[in-house]
Amino acid sequence: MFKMTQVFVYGTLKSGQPNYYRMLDAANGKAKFLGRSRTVDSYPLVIATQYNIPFLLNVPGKGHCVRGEIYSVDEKMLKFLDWFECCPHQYQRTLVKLEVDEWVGEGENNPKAGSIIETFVYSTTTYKPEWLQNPTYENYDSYGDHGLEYVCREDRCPK
Ligand code: PCA
Repeated sequence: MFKMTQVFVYGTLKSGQPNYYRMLDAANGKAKFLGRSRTVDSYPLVIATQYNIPFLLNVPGKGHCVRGEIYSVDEKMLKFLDWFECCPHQYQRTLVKLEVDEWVGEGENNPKAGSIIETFVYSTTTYKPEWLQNPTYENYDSYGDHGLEYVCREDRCPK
């Protein structure tokens, strides 16, 4: 029996966002959608760098209660995500408290809407201080009105 881990994704890994396909790629491991939720505490979710990367700054009490999706991932996918998110340099994988909005995962201990759970999230404390001045978002969308579309790794120019 493989150990499964729950991860809350709020950025480019959400369905419909530019890196979602990586969660579906069996070569990276397994990911199963469990439900939707928001963070119990507020955090600044900002878009930063020349590549318009979303970051949840690990500064509770500022910004919004951030919305995202919960996935159950196997060890292979967890390792892939740690590598892909440049953990622990760019992001750190930390625990976050979530309020469940909707749960579709099946099992014995299904949390009901409104219950509080804890999962991993890729947040960061290794941000530039000026990012704290950026607009904050409740629900990240690369294709939103802000016009700051995420630049995929493959499209980045070598410096
Ligand atoms: N990928 C991770 C962290 C930010 C990002 O773009 C996520 O979607 O949660």
